[in-house]
Amino acid sequence: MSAPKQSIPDAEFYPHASAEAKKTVDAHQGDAPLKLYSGWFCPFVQRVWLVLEEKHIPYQYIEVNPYHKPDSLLRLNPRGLVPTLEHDNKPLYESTVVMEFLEDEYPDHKPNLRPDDPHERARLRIWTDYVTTRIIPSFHRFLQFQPSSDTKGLDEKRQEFLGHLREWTAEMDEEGPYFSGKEPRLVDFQMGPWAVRLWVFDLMKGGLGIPAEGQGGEHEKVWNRYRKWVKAIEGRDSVKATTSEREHFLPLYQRYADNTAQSELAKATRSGRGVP
Ligand SMILES: N[C@@H](CCC(=O)N[C@@H](CS)C(=O)NCC(=O)O)C(=O)O
Repeated sequence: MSAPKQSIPDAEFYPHASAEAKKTVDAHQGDAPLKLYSGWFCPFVQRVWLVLEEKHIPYQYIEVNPYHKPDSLLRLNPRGLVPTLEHDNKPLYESTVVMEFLEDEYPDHKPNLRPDDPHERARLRIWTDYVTTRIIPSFHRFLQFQPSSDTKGLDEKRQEFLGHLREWTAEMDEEGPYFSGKEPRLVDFQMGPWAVRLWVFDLMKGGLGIPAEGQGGEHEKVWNRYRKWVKAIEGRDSVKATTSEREHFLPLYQRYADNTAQSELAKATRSGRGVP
Protein backbone atom coordinates (compact mmCIF):
# COMPACT_ATOMS: atom_id res chain seq x y z
CA MET A 1 0.00 0.00 0.00
CA SER A 2 1.38 3.46 -0.87
CA ALA A 3 2.58 5.82 1.89
CA PRO A 4 -0.07 8.19 3.21
CA LYS A 5 -0.03 11.62 1.61
CA GLN A 6 0.22 14.85 3.61
CA SER A 7 -2.91 15.33 5.63
CA ILE A 8 -5.38 18.11 4.75
CA PRO A 9 -5.20 21.13 7.12
CA ASP A 10 -7.57 21.19 10.08
CA ALA A 11 -9.32 24.30 8.75
CA GLU A 12 -11.69 22.07 6.82
CA PHE A 13 -12.82 20.28 9.94
CA TYR A 14 -16.35 21.48 10.65
CA PRO A 15 -16.43 22.01 14.42
CA HIS A 16 -20.00 21.16 15.39
CA ALA A 17 -23.21 19.38 14.44
CA SER A 18 -25.57 20.85 11.87
CA ALA A 19 -29.11 20.30 10.55
CA GLU A 20 -31.34 18.14 12.78
CA ALA A 21 -28.36 17.05 14.86
CA LYS A 22 -27.68 20.67 15.82
CA LYS A 23 -31.21 20.98 17.24
CA THR A 24 -30.64 17.85 19.29
CA VAL A 25 -27.30 19.14 20.54
CA ASP A 26 -28.84 22.50 21.47
CA ALA A 27 -31.58 20.75 23.42
CA HIS A 28 -28.97 18.86 25.49
CA GLN A 29 -26.65 21.60 26.73
CA GLY A 30 -27.91 21.74 30.32
CA ASP A 31 -25.90 20.10 33.08
CA ALA A 32 -26.91 16.46 33.62
CA PRO A 33 -25.42 13.54 35.60
CA LEU A 34 -24.95 11.68 32.32
CA LYS A 35 -22.56 13.39 29.91
CA LEU A 36 -21.78 12.27 26.36
CA TYR A 37 -18.37 13.38 25.11
CA SER A 38 -18.98 13.38 21.43
CA GLY A 39 -17.80 14.19 17.95
CA TRP A 40 -20.81 15.06 15.77
CA PHE A 41 -19.38 13.17 12.76
CA CYS A 42 -18.41 9.95 14.53
CA PRO A 43 -20.33 6.74 13.74
CA PHE A 44 -19.22 5.15 17.03
CA VAL A 45 -20.70 8.15 18.84
CA GLN A 46 -23.87 7.88 16.82
CA ARG A 47 -24.34 4.31 18.07
CA VAL A 48 -24.57 5.58 21.65
CA TRP A 49 -26.39 8.77 20.75
CA LEU A 50 -29.10 6.73 19.02
CA VAL A 51 -29.72 4.73 22.17
CA LEU A 52 -29.92 7.90 24.28
CA GLU A 53 -32.44 9.39 21.85
CA GLU A 54 -34.45 6.20 21.36
CA LYS A 55 -34.85 5.72 25.11
CA HIS A 56 -35.28 9.43 25.95
CA ILE A 57 -32.55 9.24 28.55
CA PRO A 58 -31.61 12.69 29.90
CA TYR A 59 -28.03 13.58 28.97
CA GLN A 60 -25.69 16.49 28.42
CA TYR A 61 -24.00 16.65 25.02
CA ILE A 62 -20.37 17.82 25.04
CA GLU A 63 -18.62 18.31 21.72
CA VAL A 64 -14.87 17.58 21.73
CA ASN A 65 -12.37 17.16 18.93
CA PRO A 66 -10.88 13.70 19.52
CA TYR A 67 -8.07 14.47 17.05
CA HIS A 68 -6.87 17.26 19.37
CA LYS A 69 -7.64 15.41 22.55
CA PRO A 70 -8.51 17.94 25.28
CA ASP A 71 -7.55 17.14 28.88
CA SER A 72 -11.26 16.93 29.73
CA LEU A 73 -11.44 13.85 27.45
CA LEU A 74 -8.10 12.26 28.36
CA ARG A 75 -8.92 12.57 32.05
CA LEU A 76 -11.90 10.27 31.47
CA ASN A 77 -10.60 8.05 28.70
CA PRO A 78 -6.85 7.50 28.39
CA ARG A 79 -7.43 6.28 24.82
CA GLY A 80 -8.79 9.73 23.98
CA LEU A 81 -11.59 8.36 21.82
CA VAL A 82 -15.22 9.36 21.50
CA PRO A 83 -17.77 8.32 22.51
CA THR A 84 -16.85 8.67 26.17
CA LEU A 85 -19.53 8.76 28.80
CA GLU A 86 -19.35 10.34 32.23
CA HIS A 87 -21.96 8.92 34.52
CA ASP A 88 -22.19 10.18 38.09
CA ASN A 89 -18.59 11.37 37.71
CA LYS A 90 -17.35 7.96 36.56
CA PRO A 91 -16.11 7.35 33.01
CA LEU A 92 -17.15 4.66 30.53
CA TYR A 93 -16.17 4.18 26.92
CA GLU A 94 -16.27 1.72 23.99
CA SER A 95 -19.49 2.24 22.08
CA THR A 96 -20.94 -1.27 22.34
CA VAL A 97 -20.15 -1.47 26.07
CA VAL A 98 -21.78 1.90 26.67
CA MET A 99 -24.89 0.83 24.76
CA GLU A 100 -25.27 -2.25 26.95
CA PHE A 101 -24.68 -0.10 30.03
CA LEU A 102 -27.53 2.24 29.05
CA GLU A 103 -29.86 -0.74 28.75
CA ASP A 104 -28.83 -1.97 32.20
CA GLU A 105 -28.86 1.41 33.90
CA TYR A 106 -32.20 2.66 32.53
CA PRO A 107 -34.50 -0.37 32.52
CA ASP A 108 -37.61 1.81 32.80
CA HIS A 109 -36.78 3.75 29.66
CA LYS A 110 -38.50 2.10 26.73
CA PRO A 111 -38.09 0.71 24.16
CA ASN A 112 -36.21 -2.28 25.42
CA LEU A 113 -33.39 -2.72 22.93
CA ARG A 114 -32.51 -6.27 23.96
CA PRO A 115 -34.83 -9.24 23.44
CA ASP A 116 -35.96 -11.13 26.55
CA ASP A 117 -35.03 -14.51 25.15
CA PRO A 118 -31.42 -15.25 26.27
CA HIS A 119 -30.62 -17.21 23.12
CA GLU A 120 -31.74 -14.42 20.77
CA ARG A 121 -29.97 -11.89 22.97
CA ALA A 122 -26.72 -13.83 22.65
CA ARG A 123 -27.24 -14.44 18.94
CA LEU A 124 -27.57 -10.70 18.34
CA ARG A 125 -24.28 -10.18 20.15
CA ILE A 126 -22.60 -12.45 17.60
CA TRP A 127 -23.81 -10.12 14.85
CA THR A 128 -22.77 -7.03 16.79
CA ASP A 129 -19.32 -8.52 17.02
CA TYR A 130 -19.45 -9.20 13.30
CA VAL A 131 -20.15 -5.52 12.60
CA THR A 132 -17.13 -4.44 14.61
CA THR A 133 -14.68 -7.12 13.56
CA ARG A 134 -15.66 -7.69 9.90
CA ILE A 135 -17.93 -5.02 8.47
CA ILE A 136 -16.24 -1.88 9.79
CA PRO A 137 -12.67 -3.01 8.97
CA SER A 138 -13.69 -4.01 5.43
CA PHE A 139 -15.59 -0.70 5.05
CA HIS A 140 -12.31 1.05 5.82
CA ARG A 141 -10.13 -1.21 3.66
CA PHE A 142 -12.45 -0.36 0.77
CA LEU A 143 -12.62 3.35 1.61
CA GLN A 144 -8.89 3.81 2.13
CA PHE A 145 -7.72 1.66 -0.79
CA GLN A 146 -5.74 3.63 -3.38
CA PRO A 147 -6.50 2.20 -6.78
CA SER A 148 -3.97 4.16 -8.95
CA SER A 149 -3.85 1.57 -11.76
CA ASP A 150 -5.01 -1.30 -9.55
CA THR A 151 -8.79 -1.12 -10.08
CA LYS A 152 -8.93 -4.89 -9.64
CA GLY A 153 -7.70 -4.38 -6.08
CA LEU A 154 -10.42 -1.82 -5.45
CA ASP A 155 -13.04 -4.21 -6.69
CA GLU A 156 -11.68 -6.93 -4.43
CA LYS A 157 -12.10 -4.60 -1.46
CA ARG A 158 -15.61 -3.71 -2.65
CA GLN A 159 -16.56 -7.37 -2.93
CA GLU A 160 -15.08 -8.17 0.46
CA PHE A 161 -17.20 -5.45 2.05
CA LEU A 162 -20.37 -6.45 0.18
CA GLY A 163 -19.80 -10.08 1.09
CA HIS A 164 -19.70 -9.18 4.78
CA LEU A 165 -22.82 -7.04 4.43
CA ARG A 166 -24.63 -9.95 2.77
CA GLU A 167 -23.52 -12.42 5.40
CA TRP A 168 -24.79 -10.10 8.13
CA THR A 169 -28.08 -9.47 6.34
CA ALA A 170 -28.65 -13.18 5.78
CA GLU A 171 -28.89 -13.53 9.58
CA MET A 172 -31.87 -11.18 9.83
CA ASP A 173 -35.37 -12.24 10.70
CA GLU A 174 -37.09 -12.89 7.37
CA GLU A 175 -39.88 -10.38 7.84
CA GLY A 176 -38.24 -7.68 9.88
CA PRO A 177 -38.05 -4.90 9.13
CA TYR A 178 -35.37 -4.83 11.85
CA PHE A 179 -32.59 -7.35 12.29
CA SER A 180 -34.43 -9.42 14.86
CA GLY A 181 -38.03 -8.72 13.82
CA LYS A 182 -40.63 -6.00 14.36
CA GLU A 183 -38.71 -4.11 17.06
CA PRO A 184 -35.32 -2.48 16.71
CA ARG A 185 -32.56 -3.86 18.92
CA LEU A 186 -29.05 -2.75 19.82
CA VAL A 187 -27.59 -4.56 16.81
CA ASP A 188 -29.62 -2.31 14.47
CA PHE A 189 -28.11 0.78 16.06
CA GLN A 190 -24.67 -0.80 16.09
CA MET A 191 -24.70 -1.11 12.29
CA GLY A 192 -27.00 1.82 11.44
CA PRO A 193 -24.36 4.58 11.55
CA TRP A 194 -22.31 2.85 8.82
CA ALA A 195 -25.35 2.00 6.75
CA VAL A 196 -26.35 5.67 6.60
CA ARG A 197 -22.83 6.61 5.48
CA LEU A 198 -22.61 4.26 2.50
CA TRP A 199 -23.09 7.19 0.11
CA VAL A 200 -19.36 7.89 0.57
CA PHE A 201 -18.59 4.98 -1.76
CA ASP A 202 -20.79 6.39 -4.51
CA LEU A 203 -19.15 9.77 -4.19
CA MET A 204 -15.56 8.74 -3.55
CA LYS A 205 -14.92 5.16 -4.67
CA GLY A 206 -16.74 4.84 -7.99
CA GLY A 207 -19.84 3.22 -6.52
CA LEU A 208 -20.84 0.94 -3.70
CA GLY A 209 -21.95 -1.93 -5.91
CA ILE A 210 -25.17 -3.12 -4.26
CA PRO A 211 -27.15 -4.38 -7.28
CA ALA A 212 -30.33 -2.50 -8.19
CA GLU A 213 -33.65 -4.14 -7.41
CA GLY A 214 -34.30 -7.05 -9.76
CA GLN A 215 -30.59 -7.33 -10.65
CA GLY A 216 -29.26 -9.10 -7.60
CA GLY A 217 -29.13 -12.53 -9.26
CA GLU A 218 -28.53 -15.26 -6.69
CA HIS A 219 -28.34 -12.57 -3.99
CA GLU A 220 -31.61 -10.84 -4.89
CA LYS A 221 -33.39 -11.95 -1.72
CA VAL A 222 -30.67 -10.83 0.63
CA TRP A 223 -30.30 -7.42 -1.03
CA ASN A 224 -34.07 -6.91 -0.89
CA ARG A 225 -33.94 -7.70 2.78
CA TYR A 226 -31.06 -5.26 3.22
CA ARG A 227 -33.05 -2.50 1.48
CA LYS A 228 -36.02 -3.12 3.77
CA TRP A 229 -33.76 -2.91 6.81
CA VAL A 230 -31.96 0.25 5.75
CA LYS A 231 -35.25 1.99 4.93
CA ALA A 232 -36.51 1.21 8.43
CA ILE A 233 -33.27 2.51 9.96
CA GLU A 234 -33.27 5.71 7.92
CA GLY A 235 -36.86 6.31 8.97
CA ARG A 236 -36.12 6.33 12.71
CA ASP A 237 -36.51 9.73 14.33
CA SER A 238 -33.38 9.03 16.34
CA VAL A 239 -31.34 8.65 13.15
CA LYS A 240 -32.64 11.93 11.75
CA ALA A 241 -32.08 13.67 15.09
CA THR A 242 -28.39 12.67 15.17
CA THR A 243 -27.46 13.31 11.53
CA SER A 244 -25.65 16.42 10.32
CA GLU A 245 -25.43 17.93 6.83
CA ARG A 246 -23.75 15.62 4.37
CA GLU A 247 -21.49 18.36 3.02
CA HIS A 248 -19.76 18.66 6.39
CA PHE A 249 -18.80 15.01 6.30
CA LEU A 250 -17.13 15.41 2.91
CA PRO A 251 -13.71 16.74 3.93
CA LEU A 252 -13.49 14.14 6.70
CA TYR A 253 -14.33 11.23 4.43
CA GLN A 254 -12.20 12.61 1.60
CA ARG A 255 -9.17 12.17 3.84
CA TYR A 256 -10.08 8.53 4.35
CA ALA A 257 -10.75 8.08 0.64
CA ASP A 258 -7.32 9.60 -0.14
CA ASN A 259 -5.78 7.51 2.65
CA THR A 260 -4.36 10.62 4.31
CA ALA A 261 -6.48 10.44 7.48
CA GLN A 262 -4.42 10.18 10.65
CA SER A 263 -7.11 8.89 13.00
CA GLU A 264 -6.47 5.77 15.06
CA LEU A 265 -8.92 3.92 12.81
CA ALA A 266 -7.20 5.07 9.62
CA LYS A 267 -3.80 4.04 11.00
CA ALA A 268 -5.16 0.71 12.20
CA THR A 269 -6.59 0.05 8.73
CA ARG A 270 -3.23 0.86 7.08
CA SER A 271 -1.37 -1.48 9.35
CA GLY A 272 -3.88 -4.31 8.96
CA ARG A 273 -5.34 -4.04 12.46
CA GLY A 274 -9.03 -3.92 13.44
CA VAL A 275 -11.12 -1.19 15.05
CA PRO A 276 -9.17 0.75 17.73
N1 LIG B 1 -13.71 1.23 19.70
C1 LIG B 1 -14.15 2.59 19.87
C2 LIG B 1 -13.79 3.40 18.63
C3 LIG B 1 -14.10 4.87 18.79
C4 LIG B 1 -13.36 5.75 17.75
O1 LIG B 1 -12.47 5.30 17.03
N2 LIG B 1 -13.74 7.04 17.72
C5 LIG B 1 -13.04 7.97 16.87
C6 LIG B 1 -13.95 9.02 16.26
S1 LIG B 1 -15.08 8.31 15.12
C7 LIG B 1 -12.02 8.75 17.68
O2 LIG B 1 -12.28 9.12 18.80
N3 LIG B 1 -10.85 8.99 17.10
C8 LIG B 1 -9.79 9.73 17.71
C9 LIG B 1 -8.46 9.33 17.17
O3 LIG B 1 -8.42 8.58 16.18
O4 LIG B 1 -7.43 9.77 17.73
C10 LIG B 1 -15.65 2.60 20.18
O5 LIG B 1 -16.34 1.67 19.74
O6 LIG B 1 -16.12 3.49 20.90
